[in-house]
Amino acid sequence: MSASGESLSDRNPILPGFWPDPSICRAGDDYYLVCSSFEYSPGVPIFHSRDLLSWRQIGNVLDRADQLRLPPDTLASRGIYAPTIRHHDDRFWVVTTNVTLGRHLIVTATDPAGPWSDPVYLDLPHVDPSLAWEDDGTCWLTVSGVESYRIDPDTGEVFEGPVPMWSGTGGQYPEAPHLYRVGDWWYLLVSEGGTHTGHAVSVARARSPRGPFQPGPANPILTHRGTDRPVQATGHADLVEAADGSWWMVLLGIRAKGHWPPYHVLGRETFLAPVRWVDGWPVVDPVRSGTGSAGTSGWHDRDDFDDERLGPQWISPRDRPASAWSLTDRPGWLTLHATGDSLDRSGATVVGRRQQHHDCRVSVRVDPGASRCGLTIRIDEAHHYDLELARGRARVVGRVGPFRQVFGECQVPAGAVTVAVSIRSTDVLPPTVTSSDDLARAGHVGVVAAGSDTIRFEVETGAGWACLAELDGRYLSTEVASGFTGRVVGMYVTEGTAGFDWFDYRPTG
Ligand code: 6LW
Repeated sequence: MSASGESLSDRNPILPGFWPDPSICRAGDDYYLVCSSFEYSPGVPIFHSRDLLSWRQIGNVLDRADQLRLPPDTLASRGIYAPTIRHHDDRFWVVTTNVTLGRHLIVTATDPAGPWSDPVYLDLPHVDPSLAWEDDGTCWLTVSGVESYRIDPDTGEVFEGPVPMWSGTGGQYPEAPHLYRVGDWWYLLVSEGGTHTGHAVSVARARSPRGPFQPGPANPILTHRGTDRPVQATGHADLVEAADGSWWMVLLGIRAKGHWPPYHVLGRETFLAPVRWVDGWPVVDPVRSGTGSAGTSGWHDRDDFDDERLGPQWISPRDRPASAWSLTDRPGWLTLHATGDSLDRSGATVVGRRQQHHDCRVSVRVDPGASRCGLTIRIDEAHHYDLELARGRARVVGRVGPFRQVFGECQVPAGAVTVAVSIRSTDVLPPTVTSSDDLARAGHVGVVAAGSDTIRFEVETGAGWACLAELDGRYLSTEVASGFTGRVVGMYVTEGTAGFDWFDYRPTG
């Protein structure tokens, strides 16, 4: 374990971008962490670390159609909610909820990189399931509310429940319960106050998993509500004991930007905080974060599509049929086939990754052929900006709520072209800028104090980069779009077949 206070503020968030509802476990010297994935597949990303600071995605827990069903009518921000990961009896266990199906599911693996088993389903109410075992093997499933059920996790059989537990200090939405045996006590960690600025973490303990639970003396043990701390909405936490006996908390938080009110565009991110035990209760200091460029090192990511398998970072809204993509049709290229004709509706072919940094640049080499394709930055079907290539032209299309507008356009050379999206955080927006002429006229002199960022679309024309539009990023924020996710930048095709030679993601902050 090498996380110290100082390195922590430099490295937090430990997972920048939309990786909410973290859950963590340790097996020997190895830590594993999982997050929610909502309407995206594959589902439940899983990460590995040796020091709690540097994490590498080793796969996705739900990566087969027989584990994950996200049909076309799956609403944005539904699908897979908060998972819990535990290591018990030499097996890894993940329990989560597919809220679109209204079912909890449990999967197991001996290797956390997979394969994970077929799911065992539990038709019980609520969300945020977690697992804990007594020494005699009795298994408790806890859910939001907060209540528990005595179950057989191998078969899904429910023996007893609901057993009421403890619902926090009175905040709304008591959720994310996790039960831990520490010494002679069972500690129950609960989040409350809603997953926004009122978010808080509270604790209670009992001699038995059945209770009665006695609240801690200093609840909530963590909240940033009402403070001016740069990280807000801290909650949905899980605890882990390191091999050296130190204790740590993973939790979600948001980093909003801009003038009042601030907007957050990266969704809910994952942070780490040290935990001390004082008089038998966990104590957590406020969550620290770096100054804007937290976590940028090591996140440059270029995929030349030379492998025959898609890397675990690539996600698609809802089910991703095998017929939609190929890495072998044209070796060294990602070939995408259209499965739907509009990004405004579910069913279109999109392969993307999370925007993880407030300042970053994504560039892509694409051969449109006779297709309609491009690069989109999206929250959902009603909130996206697209740099679209079709019939020898490039144009920027913005869809926000009921509005759809075409911004700059230009001709592009025949064959493969390189296009880019550059995101820059700023408190000051230029006047409405939709073309490079406007940009030159405006000279970037701000007239509106706003933030959070601008999103600029560029095309390599052969005579250099042409800017087609630079748009206000607030319309692609959680405050506008609502929901539990964050931005995703992706390659897409809505007509015919397109080839993508490479995709480059580079933090620029
Ligand atoms: C999750 C709940 C929450 O189920 O948000 O932050 C919900 N907390 O615990 C969706 O991520």
